[in-house]
Amino acid sequence: MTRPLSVAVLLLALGFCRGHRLDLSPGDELELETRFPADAPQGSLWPLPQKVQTSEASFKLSGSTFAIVDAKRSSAGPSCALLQDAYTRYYNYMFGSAGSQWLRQIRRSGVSELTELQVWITSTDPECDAYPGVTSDESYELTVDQPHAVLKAPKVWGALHGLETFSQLLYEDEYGAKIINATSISDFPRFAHRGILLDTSRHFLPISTILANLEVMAMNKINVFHWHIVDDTSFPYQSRTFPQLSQKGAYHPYTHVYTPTDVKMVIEFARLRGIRVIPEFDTPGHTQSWGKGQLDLLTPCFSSTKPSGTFGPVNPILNTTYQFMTQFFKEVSTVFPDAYVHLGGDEVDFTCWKSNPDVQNFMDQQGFGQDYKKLESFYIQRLLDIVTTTQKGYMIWQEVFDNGVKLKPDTVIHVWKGNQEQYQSEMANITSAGYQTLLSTPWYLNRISYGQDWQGHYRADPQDFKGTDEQKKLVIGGEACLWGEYVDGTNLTPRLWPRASAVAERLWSAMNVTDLSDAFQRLSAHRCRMVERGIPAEPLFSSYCPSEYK
Ligand code: CP6
Repeated sequence: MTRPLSVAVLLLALGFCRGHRLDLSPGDELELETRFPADAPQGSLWPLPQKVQTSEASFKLSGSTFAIVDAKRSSAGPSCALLQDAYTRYYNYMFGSAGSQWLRQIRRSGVSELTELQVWITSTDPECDAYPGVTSDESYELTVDQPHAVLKAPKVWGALHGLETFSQLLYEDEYGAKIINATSISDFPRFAHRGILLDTSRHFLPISTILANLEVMAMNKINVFHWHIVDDTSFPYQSRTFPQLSQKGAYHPYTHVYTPTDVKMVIEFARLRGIRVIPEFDTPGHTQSWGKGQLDLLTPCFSSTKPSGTFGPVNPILNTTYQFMTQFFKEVSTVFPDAYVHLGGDEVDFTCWKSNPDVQNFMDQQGFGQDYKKLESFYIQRLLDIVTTTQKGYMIWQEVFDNGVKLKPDTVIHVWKGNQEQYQSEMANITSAGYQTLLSTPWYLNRISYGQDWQGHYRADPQDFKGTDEQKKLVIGGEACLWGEYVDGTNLTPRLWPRASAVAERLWSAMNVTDLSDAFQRLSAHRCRMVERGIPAEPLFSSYCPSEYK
């Protein structure tokens, strides 16, 4: 008979046996206590599912007999490549591609065996060939019991998350045999938008780095890749319509570009893992690299009465600017299937606009006076109208809202500035105006200190501001940002993981999952699992991984 125990009780019981104090560095205010061994079964779930019931009854699994299969009643079958691909991926994570471990199994001959995980997609449309979106159903239910485990999900998106959770339930006994406890899990995300921003302009990131990180995002149930693809420093996006943009604006015209094929590969690799790809083409600021391949796009700056030879933001006073943007975003809308594009709009420096006499004349004509925010809004307003005609929704950085630009009701406003008090009042203002919002301010993972940064990231909560329930519902999630000034392919992965995992749990798990010492234990185990899966994730603190003995 299996006797269900709450996870908390079980974890506490294990902690009673195995608990010990950790050495802490002087700056750490927390006293952490281990509650269960790092390799314990339930102790490594990350992000923590909404509901977990686990029992002491356990089963062994053998790579030679275990299989992940479509349930007979499932609406998705062998023709669903997304699922078949995921079955192989997770089989390999659980057993390695090396195959059978029959020798190890002999020693556990008294324990009953689990031979099947049946995956049952319950709704009539599994969405196997669709792209994930902000309204996708990501829920799943997982039951591990004899004679087989069942993973039930309305759509493939939930099934992907359930496969990850199932793989996290596996652990090894003292002989190295794979064991899983009888468990029942019911799970769904707290927020629909759980993203990571990667910046491929400050440094070019090889496709292999991007794909590897999409793989890790899936392990953390992150579902949005915000691709900050171009910026001042370089323009690696290879446009079909304007090939000179990357020919002139990339760090290298052949090796440091993302071709249409590369972009397709990224989007499909992400889709197979339930991840949306939202590109950001940030204008009118952060556009120095655009100017190299597109004559007259940027504003010429003046020193006294002469052009100085330097350029400022996109030139908002020329019709050619809007003709270019129309063609460019028409292309972007066909290349990227997501319903949203990110249009940036942050950090516009007015110095160059102020210096230019043609811009000054235009300001007078329009009656803007000396208010350059009005000129910025004029530009953004026209850009938003252009993008609206491509049938896309848009996300923008908070300045666009702050400057009073008229926005479509489904606009997502991305908060990135200020201290805690400031971003909380910003979230309150945005939501009281009825707009949807995303938080990034507390999650600038490019900032590093000597210590456990993840704890601060973990404590931040996007719904922690003064507002009504209606307002709180307008918070669709958040994004961890890894700006690229000091990051390239050599150091990106360890800087991002497991630090971004803290954000992943905040955005997935229930609001009351806030215990830092419990999180420390599970996150340490999760980090070791990422390392075992070949991901160079950095350590949280002085420690070792069980796999180091192998
Ligand atoms: N690039 C762009 C950046 C930043 C922003 N936009 C940024 C600003 C401040 C910090 C980190 C990054 N590098 N395009 C702001 C959204 Cl601390």
